[in-house]
Formats: sequence, C-alpha cells, structure tokens
Amino acid sequence: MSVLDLGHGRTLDLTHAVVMGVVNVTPDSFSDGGRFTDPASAVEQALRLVAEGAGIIDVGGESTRPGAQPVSAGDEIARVIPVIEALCAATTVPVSIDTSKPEVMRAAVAAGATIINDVRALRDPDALDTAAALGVAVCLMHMQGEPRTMQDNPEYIDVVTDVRDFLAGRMLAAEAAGIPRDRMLIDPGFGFGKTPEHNLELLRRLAALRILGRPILAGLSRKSFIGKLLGLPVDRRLHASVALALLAVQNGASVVRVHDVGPTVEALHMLDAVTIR
Ligand code: 7PM
Repeated sequence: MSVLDLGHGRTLDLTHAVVMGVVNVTPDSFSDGGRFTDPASAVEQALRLVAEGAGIIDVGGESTRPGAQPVSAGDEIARVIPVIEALCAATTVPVSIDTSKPEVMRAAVAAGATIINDVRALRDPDALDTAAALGVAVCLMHMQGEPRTMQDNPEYIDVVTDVRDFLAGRMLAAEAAGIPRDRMLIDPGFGFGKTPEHNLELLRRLAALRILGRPILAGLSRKSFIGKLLGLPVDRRLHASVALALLAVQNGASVVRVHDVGPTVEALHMLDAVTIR
C-alpha cells in the first residue's frame, strides 16, 4: 500500500507521507488571487515548492470554487500545458493535473504529468477510458453534488460510510475500465459537499478508508471550514492547515495536498521523528 504506480515504469514511494504542493494557474483561485496565472511565475512557484520539499506538484487550470466560471478545455490546456512542460523539464518530481476533462488529461500527460487528479473521480463521459489509455496514476475524490451547489445543504446518513461506499464504487469502475488498483489514490474530498461537522467527522475517522486498500490523499489546506470554525480569512489559515495535515497523516493519509509546503514538511518531519516504526 506504500507505493503508487505512476505508469510507464515510474513509481512514487509513499512509505513516508508525501506533500503535494498546489499550483493554481487560474485567474479566479480563492487561495492566491490568481497571482500565478502567468506560466513563468507558476513554474517559479512550483520550483520553490519543490525546494521546500514537495513530493508532487498539482497543477490546476480550472477553479472548483462554488460559482466559478466554467473554463473550456482549450483555455484550460492553454493555461496548464506550458507550466507542465517547463516544470517536467526542470524537475523529476511527479506532476499531477487537476482536471475532469479528457482533452486536458491527454494534453497534460503528453506534456509530462503522471497523475490525474480528478475531483469528479472520472465520472465525466470518456474520463475513465481516457485515464486507462493514458496509463498513469489517478486520484479518485469524493464530492457530493456539483461545485456550484454542493455547499447548499449537504446531507449524509453517515458521512464516512457514504464516502467509503462511493470510493469503493469508483475504484471498481476504474478497475473495470482497465486502471490497475496500484495506480489509484483515494480522497474523501474535504469541503466538497460537506459541512464543517462532516469534515471533522471524516478527519476523525479517516482510518476507516484504509479498508479500501489504497493510499489516502487529504486536501485540507486553507479550506473554508477552517474559516468557519476559527473565524479566520483565507490568508490566516496557515497554522490550522499545518495542524490538519499532521492530523490527517496521523490518521492514515499518505499524501497531503497543501499550499504551504515548507511549514507542512517541517511539521511532518517532526511527526516522523516521534513515530516508532
Ligand atoms: C475553491 C474551492 C477553490 C475548493 C479551491 C478549492 C482538492 C483537490 C481541490 C482536494 C484533491 C482547494 C480546492 N481540493 N484535489 N482540488 N483533493 N484531490 O481548496 O481536497 O484547493 S481545489
């Protein structure tokens, strides 16, 4: 369970938790105000995250923020491909592409991406077959509803059971499409159709997802439930985000998706030092 097959003879060791650094190439991202929209500064930002210890760089060109403008595949490709190409030429750190669109998946993998990070868990038409044919790793994430409306009134019988059953179903669908289990990451999708209480319950019982037999990715960094619980704006959520990343790893996550790589790596090194193995 502690190695991810990236396809084409490549692997990623997950014996120690890996930090995935976020690079948004969008004008409407809520976390960085689109500061990294121009390709050169996005690459610079990504290389800074690598120097801080990121083990994966996640490149995204479409904001999943509720109410964000939809982006065409052509626009998304124009935003992310120059960044992925330059990044893959400059580092061996695996690059993931945050997209739901098959066209973007194909272009990103051709440019060097080795992980498809899809918040829709390959539910769009042709996404499963495309990911299977590309032969790279995938992250299957749980989301209840659609980004535009998912936070309106999320409801679950039991959030952990519901998320676990959804992910089990997507793993089966992905496997049936020809994606080997060794290439899958699973993700409960913190903040995607969840109340603050749902997010806390998922984090508390994260280890229950380990029964699915695949490494868990947790994305908690700067999320709005932190703001709701602590009354903090997005630019003041660093300390809570680091605490949440640490808790996620302690509760079974193998990958944490974060904006602030350096502080998170430092905290995880401390966790490693106290952990008996
Ligand atoms: C608005 C709402 C802007 C949500 C940005 C977001 C995850 C992800 C994102 C996650 C995986 C954010 C999110 N979150 N991919 N992409 N897991 N696998 O806070 O939790 O960055 S976008």
